[in-house]
Amino acid sequence: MADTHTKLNARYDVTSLRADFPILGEKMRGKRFVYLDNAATSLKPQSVIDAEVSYYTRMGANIHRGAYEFSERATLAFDATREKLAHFINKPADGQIIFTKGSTEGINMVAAGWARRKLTAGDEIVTTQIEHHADLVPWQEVARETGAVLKFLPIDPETGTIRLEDVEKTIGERTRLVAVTAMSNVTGYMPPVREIIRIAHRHNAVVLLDGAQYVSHHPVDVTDLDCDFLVFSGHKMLGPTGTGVLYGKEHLLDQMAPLNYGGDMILKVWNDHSTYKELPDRFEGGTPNIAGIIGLGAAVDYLLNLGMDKIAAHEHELVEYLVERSAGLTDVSVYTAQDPEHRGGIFSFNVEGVHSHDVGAVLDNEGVAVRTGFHCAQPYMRLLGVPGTVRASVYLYTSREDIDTFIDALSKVKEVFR
Ligand code: 7TS
Repeated sequence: MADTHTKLNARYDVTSLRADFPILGEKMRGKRFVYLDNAATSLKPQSVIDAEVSYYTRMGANIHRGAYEFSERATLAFDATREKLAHFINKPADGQIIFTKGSTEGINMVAAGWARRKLTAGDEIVTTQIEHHADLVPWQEVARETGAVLKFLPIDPETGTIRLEDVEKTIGERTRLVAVTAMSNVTGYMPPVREIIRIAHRHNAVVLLDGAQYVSHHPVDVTDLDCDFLVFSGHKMLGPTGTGVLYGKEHLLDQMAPLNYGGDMILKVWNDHSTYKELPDRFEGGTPNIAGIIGLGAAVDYLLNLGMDKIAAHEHELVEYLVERSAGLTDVSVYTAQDPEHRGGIFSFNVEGVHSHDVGAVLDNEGVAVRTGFHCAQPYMRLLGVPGTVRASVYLYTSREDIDTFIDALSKVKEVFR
């Protein structure tokens, strides 16, 4: 089947862009490799691999310190990624882009460096039961240490969504922080974050958006959204593993303590005290993942060249197709968000009477990579009333042929476990 879209995405040619991803040419279990575990991490195009290699072959040096050409070259390439990312999320001041290992580290930096210092007993942290553990456990620790109270935005049991009237009821005068995902890694549900931010700001609360799943798939404009903190993972957006970003508003970053004190983040050091550099260096003590960050710059180039709106439209069509094709399957319960307008590229399901790991094993045998289990979201699993699900997640290089192979492989599950 031709994978050049003719409807929305007139010039989106999946077949040709798949050639940019060398691993897509590999076989898995001797079969054509179908990668549907993009919510865990993305595959990397050759340009990102080349950029990472180019650091080791052409630069080699540490950044911000060597008085020689190759260190200067590495510093320029490293800093260029920050500018690209600032452009990517529409924030011209690149001092507000802090490199991290991933979303987990970004959230922990805000929890330890800002929330633990600013919250006191009785203050409220509002979050949800649909968060990845990375956006829940750090707040549990902040609450335990400061005496702050954790509150949860209710999830409507009928629709699985967050209703604005409940947001209005939950966020109040004692709310200091609202931490919410922009897209669930289990169901693809995208909460109404714009409205949540507006309501939180009416109460002078700070909003942290967990963009781990959202940012790699949609255009993001932090200036327009007006979130206070945003975290996302470089490795989920074609970048190398061990890369991520924390964006924060300047006045909040100024109130925040660094996680790592040491080299490259100080101005002056005396025996008993020190002074620290400006943003963003203050938060990047120690030698960073230089090769990874240079690779992340190439990833941003790739995404912007393709167009985030086109990527979002491609995935939207793919999930519609997935839902349509899965409707014909018997004994399959689907947990994916129902409203297409609030649904990202994730298809979560169970086959009746078969453990999710067993479904995953059958799919693996057919060359199809999915994730199974509780997806680091145990409270969400309790809400759904299941111990785990099978999750197929798409990305910009996923083709209709991939979906067809996946659906065909699913029909084998019942044959094996009859
Ligand atoms: N937040 C969400 C919503 C996530 O999906 C993930 C990772 C994280 C935070 C943490 O990101 P990291 O880059 O620090 O690992 N989610 C998944 C997943 O669904 N399968 O593997 C990782």
